[in-house]
Amino acid sequence: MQTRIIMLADFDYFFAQCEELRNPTIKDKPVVVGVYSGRTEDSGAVSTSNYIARKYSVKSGMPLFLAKRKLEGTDAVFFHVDHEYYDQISSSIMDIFRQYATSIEQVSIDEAYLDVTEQVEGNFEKAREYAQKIKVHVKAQVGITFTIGVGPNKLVAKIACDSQKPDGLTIVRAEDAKVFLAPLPVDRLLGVGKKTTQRMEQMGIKTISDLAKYDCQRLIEVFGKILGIYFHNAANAVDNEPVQEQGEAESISKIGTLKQDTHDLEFILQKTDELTEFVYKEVTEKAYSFKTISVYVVNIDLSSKSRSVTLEQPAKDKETIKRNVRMLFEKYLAESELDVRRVGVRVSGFSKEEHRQRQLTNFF
Ligand code: DCP
Ligand code: CA
Ligand code: CA
Repeated sequence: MQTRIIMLADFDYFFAQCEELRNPTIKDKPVVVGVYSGRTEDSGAVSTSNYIARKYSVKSGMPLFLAKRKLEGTDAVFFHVDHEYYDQISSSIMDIFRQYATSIEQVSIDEAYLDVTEQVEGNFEKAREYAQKIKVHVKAQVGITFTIGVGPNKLVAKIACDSQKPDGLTIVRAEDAKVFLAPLPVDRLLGVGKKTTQRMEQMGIKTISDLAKYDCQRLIEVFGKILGIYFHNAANAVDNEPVQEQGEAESISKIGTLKQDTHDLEFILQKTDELTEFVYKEVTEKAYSFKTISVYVVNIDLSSKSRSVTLEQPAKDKETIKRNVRMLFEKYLAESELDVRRVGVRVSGFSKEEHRQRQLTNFF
């Protein structure tokens, strides 16, 4: 098999950088983006912060009041998260990535793998120039900086990316990959959490090189076949996972229990409205259109039923879900005399037309 060339791009201090983008005057100040719980003025947690705020040891996940305290006396600026805005920026960058790679795999709002093997003809030197070119393009068109790790597979690209931020570019050639990983602690590998790290430490495994040398059979005995083999391969910089767009969900659904058993339509619809909010949020995040809307019912005797309706045209709005959920429940309650205990809302039959359209428009 030809050596692959895989990139991982990870946007720098993403939410905070998005805020800097629309408020250029704050660029030289500490910037914190937080999720405010609303209980008191400062309750909530830090989502992320720019690198200036990080100098004051502000970290993601930290309580906001603590971040405020650490930044006391500075001209720090605080923002509420604005997912919609960050999503827009993220999709416009992903659209640019698609022009540069044979396949891309978005793994989160601010990260994507790119398979650029063909584009750079399997050459790591060319990959360096190519990565620069993508960075310049995104910076010019969207205004965001990001860090790129390049390697012979996703595993190495990811660790390369993490090794130098922000605005970094780290290249690890296939022949250097093992040596690159060797001195790092095992928890840098995906899937090695606290518990596994402890277990490995008991086995005398601290670094990735310790793990690479460890008897594979013994790893299988301790961690089971799938994980054992994965750890062995990962430590040896072996990873054959393709870069592929993550399987689009077949359906999105949410089920909930009613506060009391009932046969009352309006009471049920109060609950399904909540469930619809959740489903709708997921659908819009993924930019899906849907064609089928279903409801799910668990009756007091624990029998369950579902009912669906398929639309003539794909839809993507909340009202369409709500209207059809109401219609399905009206019909269902007319047919069944049992009180209802749990209800669910599901949408399926997805398409991403919208998204493709937007890509094309951007392209031209
Ligand atoms: N995020 C969050 N809560 C966390 C961690 C992250 O809300 N505990 C959000 C905000 C981040 C985004 O996810 O901007 C991406 O997370 P990263 O871990 O990639 O962190 P950043 O992009 O903020 O910083 P870095 O420059 O270290 O990548
Ligand atoms: Ca990031
Ligand atoms: Ca990230």
